[in-house]
Amino acid sequence: EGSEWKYKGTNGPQDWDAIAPACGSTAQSPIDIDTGEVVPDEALHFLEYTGYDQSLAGGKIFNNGHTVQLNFPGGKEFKLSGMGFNGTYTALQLHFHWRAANSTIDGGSEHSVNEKYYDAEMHIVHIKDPYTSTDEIKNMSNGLAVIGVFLEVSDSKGDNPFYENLLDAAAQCKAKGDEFTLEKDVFPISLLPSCGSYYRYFGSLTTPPCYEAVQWTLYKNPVTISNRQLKLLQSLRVNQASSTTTTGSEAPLDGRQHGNDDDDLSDNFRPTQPLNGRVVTAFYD
Ligand code: SG4
Ligand code: ZN
Repeated sequence: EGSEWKYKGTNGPQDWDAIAPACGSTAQSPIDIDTGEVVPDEALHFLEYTGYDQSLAGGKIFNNGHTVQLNFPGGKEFKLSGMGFNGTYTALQLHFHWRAANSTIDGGSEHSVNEKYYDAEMHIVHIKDPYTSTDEIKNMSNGLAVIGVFLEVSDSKGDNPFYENLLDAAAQCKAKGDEFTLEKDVFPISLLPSCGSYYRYFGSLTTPPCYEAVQWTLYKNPVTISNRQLKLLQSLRVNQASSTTTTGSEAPLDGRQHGNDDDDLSDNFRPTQPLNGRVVTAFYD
């Protein structure tokens, strides 16, 4: 993954297979979920979380130029299990994908449902026990379990108090390389939708190296945040604060009409990928 992949222009999603061959393979993510084709699976049940009522305070939060990411703090256990998983998983980190403030392209969330996109999507990345590094599990179809939560702006419902400390901390990681230790409490259990319904399928990391090692779970119902809270994500920048390499007036080379300049971290989603015969199953709460 030495080459510099990006979300727009040269080395954008259309060029990722040249950077990482798996990106051109047949079980990629994200996908559009066509609910008419989803197969309810009677064997599935509620996801089971252990330790998710503990605070994420003490975890490192940082801007890596592609997203803002919070690493789960060490010394505590955050475990995921449940029907349909072959084993237990440990939470590593969470991060976000979101649309630009004045984007004119479809997206924001990575996955879509009946071709509808949400404003943002949070991913909680878990690794299969007892493994600890992505390299160890890159050839296992279920080496990672990523939980996806759709975020939707609702100004009538106002700020989401459970996301406030997290998004406020995210906004402080303004430029690539900015990082600090989360001090305020964020409880992962309270970041999840109250309805337990979800979609399930096998796919990949949505960024290079695009390993086809992810058992995906997407909550059916979105969580709402306010427009002010979405703007906290939309304030983040791609480049380091000292960088003078931005060329905001250049047209995007991939033809996509990005709403903002090239240094805006927003619109950090990959276009949906072909299903190629994969089946999406579902649990309905
Ligand atoms: C984000 O770029 C994260 O920062 C990456 O985390 C993550 O890669 C990547 O997204 C892909 O994850 O849930 N969207 S996704 O499929 O977790 C990995 C790190 O680089 C390997 C640690
Ligand atoms: Zn992600």
